[in-house]
Amino acid sequence: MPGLWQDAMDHAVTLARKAGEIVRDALQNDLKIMCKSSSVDLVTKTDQNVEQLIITSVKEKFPEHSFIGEESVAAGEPCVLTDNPTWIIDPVDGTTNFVHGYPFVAISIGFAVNKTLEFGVVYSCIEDKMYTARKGKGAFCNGQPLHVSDQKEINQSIIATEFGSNRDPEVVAKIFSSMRKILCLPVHGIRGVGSAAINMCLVASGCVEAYYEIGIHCWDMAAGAVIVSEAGGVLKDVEGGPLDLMSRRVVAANNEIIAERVIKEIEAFPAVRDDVP
Ligand code: LIP
Repeated sequence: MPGLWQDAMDHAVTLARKAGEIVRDALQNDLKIMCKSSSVDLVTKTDQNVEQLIITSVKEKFPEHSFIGEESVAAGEPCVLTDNPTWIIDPVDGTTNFVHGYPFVAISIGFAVNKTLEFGVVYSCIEDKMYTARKGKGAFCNGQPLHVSDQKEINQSIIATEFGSNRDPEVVAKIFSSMRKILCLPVHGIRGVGSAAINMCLVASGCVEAYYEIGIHCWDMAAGAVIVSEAGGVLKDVEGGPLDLMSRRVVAANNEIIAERVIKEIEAFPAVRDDVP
């Protein structure tokens, strides 16, 4: 039912914009900061309020739909993707950035039906950039079409990644080892803006050739995945093979050549799947 999904997508854009205003306003006030899994895994009252706002509004308009939301899962809701139309929500992607006023913070809303992503909306609210993509209809930023870079040479590429929030020394060693190998290929540079969703939009925009990370969640990558693939890019698992939204690992690249070259250098480490209770 294409009309219905367009309706849902229009609503997602409206909600993302409204949420962005709340996030920008909150930056002027004292943030109520709390910790989740560790002292570097942060959440604020704003994350929780924005998620509630989005879910309440969607429930009113689309009462049959399901949700996977970062803060609802943190509060004990199940993280299960069924065939039902499902909104996959990160109310504040880049919470650490938000807490520090580092200006890359996004509202990320993905939407899947029969476990297939239908659209993605990422609003980088401090930059005021609205990234949107609908399956088969292209990707856009503030209405302008997006295309991935056509670079095929890894040594002329910028690769984005993040350190994540796992401080287990063995994991940290693997993260550094992968980065060192990629840096010494050599690549032009390694970057990371602190938000998976925005990193993926930068791949879609052609500014970086690839982004990879292990340890993120389905709500960090669902919307960005649609935006990357509609901009002509590819999505993969960090050990090759197709992207699995629940696996907590992703490679998003401009093309297969760059994706495979990056994958060769990544040292994978275990992360408990999102759909394991
Ligand atoms: C963040 C991701 C980022 C990752 C952080 C965190 P959050 O999401 O966007 O890529 O490195 O550890 O997962 O928690 O700000 O929504």
